[in-house]
Amino acid sequence: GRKCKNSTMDLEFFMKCEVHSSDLDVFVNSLKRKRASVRSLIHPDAFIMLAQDSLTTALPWFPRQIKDLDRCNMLITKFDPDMDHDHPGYNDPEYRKRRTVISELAFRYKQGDPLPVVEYTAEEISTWRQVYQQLRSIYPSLACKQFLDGLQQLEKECGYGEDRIPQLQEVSAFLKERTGFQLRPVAGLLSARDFLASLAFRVFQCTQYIRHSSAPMHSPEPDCCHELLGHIPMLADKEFAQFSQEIGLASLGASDEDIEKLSTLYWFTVEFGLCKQNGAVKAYGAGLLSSYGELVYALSNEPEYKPFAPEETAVQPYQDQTYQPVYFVSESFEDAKMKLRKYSANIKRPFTVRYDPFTCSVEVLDQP
Ligand code: HBI
Ligand code: NLE
Ligand code: FE
Repeated sequence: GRKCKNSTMDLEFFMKCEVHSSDLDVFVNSLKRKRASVRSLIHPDAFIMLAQDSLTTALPWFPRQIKDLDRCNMLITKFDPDMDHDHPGYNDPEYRKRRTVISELAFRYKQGDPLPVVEYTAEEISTWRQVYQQLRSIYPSLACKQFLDGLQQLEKECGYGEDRIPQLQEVSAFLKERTGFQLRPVAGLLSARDFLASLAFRVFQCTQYIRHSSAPMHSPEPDCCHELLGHIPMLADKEFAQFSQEIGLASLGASDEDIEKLSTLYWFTVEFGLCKQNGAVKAYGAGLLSSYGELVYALSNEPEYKPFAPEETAVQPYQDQTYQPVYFVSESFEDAKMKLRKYSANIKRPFTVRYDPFTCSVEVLDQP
């Protein structure tokens, strides 16, 4: 405390408090109650504002327990068939209605609920079949080994095939046994912060609707073809699962600037990454492995290739409407994993986090 400048009697106190944002209400109320007894000594409102301010700028809220993922639901209104005139479903009222129904399932979902089952229509299954058949025929020559292994297991043990769209429920149970990853339904594109945060808990946010039947070869937005064919086979790989979780942990409480860089890295690796295998360039990115059009394009001699180097890749502008103009190629799948892990681990934060698999929660440790 110190003496007030314009008064000989009053004292000013400066306190620094750290409170978890979920406790902020209780904290503020307890201060307000204190005001009654020490009214002449402090200016609680100014103090509280100051406290709140430094709290939000110093430490953005982030999930500590798997249950907190129910609050990581900030959707980006992009590629919305109700709002985007260029969406292939914009002029198809049936499709839009269907999207609303499936979105509702995701909005209502709470951590721990059984995953919603969607009864897909004949038209939806026919779109799936087309996507599956086309992609399946080019995977052996264009996809990386880890992907092919994962897909083979899914076909053998999880009902993958062209005749039906796998349900999130069965896929989640399959993954949980392999790598501890589980799925949760999401209504569309999430903010990068919320999307990455779920990875810290080995939770993968999956859309459940399918792309419009008029555009099976490419969709700028994620859909069940993208999640089930692009991401799931990779998430069945132990090391890939481990490194996905590390990206998630690195994102918790990171600055907006670091989130932007991490999400750009995620984009050029997990979504659109290429790697060398046995002297040939192969795809491991999910955005490529779920789009016949872009998979063929990415591995043709049209696009520009750059060597994968996290510091440079993290600041490469990307575009999400159509095919990428540039892809990053790593020397091997292991090389990409190692470099990305190293980059994530070096992100500066005023604290460290540790995941406790027994309680599915994140411990926050203050650094000395
Ligand atoms: N949301 N549902 C969903 N799926 C994604 O793949 C996804 C997202 N939000 C953000 C995002 N991807 C990208 O910013 C990544 O680069 C993190
Ligand atoms: N372009 C991908 C596809 O057509 O499946 C989806 C990418 C989602 C980021
Ligand atoms: Fe994706």
